[in-house]
Amino acid sequence: MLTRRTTLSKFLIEQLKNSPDGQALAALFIDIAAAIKAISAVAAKGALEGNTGSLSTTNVQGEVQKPLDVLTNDIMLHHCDWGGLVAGMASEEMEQPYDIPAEYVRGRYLLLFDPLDGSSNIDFNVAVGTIFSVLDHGQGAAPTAADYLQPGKRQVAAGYAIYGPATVMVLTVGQGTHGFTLDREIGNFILTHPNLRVPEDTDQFAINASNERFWEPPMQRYVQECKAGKTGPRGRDFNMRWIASMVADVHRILMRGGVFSYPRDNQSNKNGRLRLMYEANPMALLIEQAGGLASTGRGRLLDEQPQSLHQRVPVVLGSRREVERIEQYHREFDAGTDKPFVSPLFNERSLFRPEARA
Ligand code: AFP
Repeated sequence: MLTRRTTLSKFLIEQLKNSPDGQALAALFIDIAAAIKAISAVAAKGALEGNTGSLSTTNVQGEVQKPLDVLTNDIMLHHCDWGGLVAGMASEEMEQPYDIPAEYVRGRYLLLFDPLDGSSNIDFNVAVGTIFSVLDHGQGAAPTAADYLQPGKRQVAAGYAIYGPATVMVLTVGQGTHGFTLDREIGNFILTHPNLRVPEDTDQFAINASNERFWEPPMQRYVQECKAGKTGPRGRDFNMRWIASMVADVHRILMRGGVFSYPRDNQSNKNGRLRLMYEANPMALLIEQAGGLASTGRGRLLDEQPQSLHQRVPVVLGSRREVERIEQYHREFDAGTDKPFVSPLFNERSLFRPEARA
């Protein structure tokens, strides 16, 4: 079987053979894959190399950094800055974009990434990941901060790696979403999940339900209806999952279906929690390329015009019909025509009705 396997480079050469800058994009993916292999190796060392715990520094989001946040950021930068493929890079961990050092040739792509998504899970050995997005800058002048502010629909490629029991890289160059598993003995990513498709329907949702009391009414309505199961308006039972690593939650949805949401709320996530450029946009492209939908709740995520590099955004993505339903609930709420959820515990068949208790 070893002779028949499709390696990442073979796959990219095939997929990009008719694209004018396909060779450069394929070469960039090979650099990103090398960075991901290095990150996979350091993540797998766990506490052995003193990479657990927190640093005394915070990132631009005001979040306490982990040693691996800093190390993985450097790994991404220095695997991708030297090859004449990238015009500049921006990361969740850096306030300003990274300029390509003068000794290297500047390329045409802007690379944006979250080097270690879910890093608050690293001390507990829960799956974490790297998420990346590729924009076209064109050959020429050094990019300004404004050059990065392109809507997600202009991404030329996107992907993530998940560091779980296996390291898997999932990517799109705009022709479907495909998964590759790292064969550690050989050191190659092998195509194991071609043409991933997100089922249109699902009975699974992923959300941090501890924020429920702070959400807007349409999200409360959606989740309460799911939780009411067979006895509620949906007439069937739902299951809930929350890993608190977006890569792991989205990976499950790409494999099995489901809907993932980090909505806005009226407490600490007024604009949502996830970052538009480093998390939401690349995941939205991967999900759309797999037949799912990605939304803010009030519009297509990939149409969102970024105002700043580190901005946050509400996210709803996954199985098409559930995302459509959540958008519908937002529309109805905004128009004042929504039907608030009534718990089956208090409806006409409820055990809690006074006559039922008498
Ligand atoms: P960290 O990288 O700081 O762990 O944040 C992870 C994340 O951005 C995303 O991967 C999760 O879906 C989300 O935050 C989890 O947020 P909660 O901790 O509020 O559940």
